[in-house]
Amino acid sequence: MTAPLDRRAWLRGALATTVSVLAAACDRVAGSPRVNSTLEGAETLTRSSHGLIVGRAALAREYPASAISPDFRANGTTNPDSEAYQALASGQFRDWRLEIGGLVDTPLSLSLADLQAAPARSQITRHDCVEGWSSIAQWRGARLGPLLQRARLKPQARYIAFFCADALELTLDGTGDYYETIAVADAFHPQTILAYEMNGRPLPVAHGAPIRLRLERQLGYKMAKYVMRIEAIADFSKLGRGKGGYWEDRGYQWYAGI
Ligand SMILES: Nc1nc2c(c(=O)[nH]1)N[C@H]1C(S)=C(S)[C@@H](COP(=O)(O)O)O[C@H]1N2
Ligand SMILES: [Mo]
Repeated sequence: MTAPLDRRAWLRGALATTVSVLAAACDRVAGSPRVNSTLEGAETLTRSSHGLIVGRAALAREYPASAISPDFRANGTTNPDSEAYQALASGQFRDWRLEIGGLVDTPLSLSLADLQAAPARSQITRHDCVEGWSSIAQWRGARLGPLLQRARLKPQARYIAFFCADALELTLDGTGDYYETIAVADAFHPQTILAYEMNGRPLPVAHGAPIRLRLERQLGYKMAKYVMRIEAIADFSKLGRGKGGYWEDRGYQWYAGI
């Protein structure tokens, strides 16, 4: 039992190191539209080196601006009806704060402006919904990895949980509230961002304002909209109905890799 666990911990460490080196390289070139060919180079590098360690660390395909869908679908909740959310939205989210807590040494409480000042990434990717439709958009947001580094994850942290402003199903015990969990390794993937911008404009309410998760190597339901709180956790058996997410609790796979 000990050996495989140690090996997994080692792999996680090795992966985190490789990912942060790559992420640093991305930082240097990010923000300029002229760096696309450099990024493609980085992608090739990622695929060849990371693919050997863990396939899921490879970058998702990125598209040219000409591929952006003129009519990106909005799915699931498109306007959370809680009074608290409506009040935040009517104030243009000036009073909104993203809490990052749980198994961290330094809990954070970030305004939208704080997030916009954090290390960012922009990407044009395809969103695949399990229901069988896809749309392409440009997303810009704060990279989750550096934020978690700032909060200083405790070693027991294995998953990152996202708690949203909406309930898709009304239940007395809160198990109808939208939430999601992802592996720590996936949170550090260079394309994992808390998006506050879609196609060059502030993220619309229908798509998750003020921020939504983009986790480009997985299916649409993993990409929590209306994120209010993020927690580092050791296991997800006590959240919702115990399967790691709103849709996972209703039968979808936890790891929705594409
Ligand atoms: N909070 C929240 N996040 C959510 C959902 C939702 O209903 N509520 N739906 C999920 C599903 S199934 C998909 S396909 C995408 C839809 O994102 P979109 O509205 O930007 O198309 O968000 C995902 N994240
Ligand atoms: Mo979906």
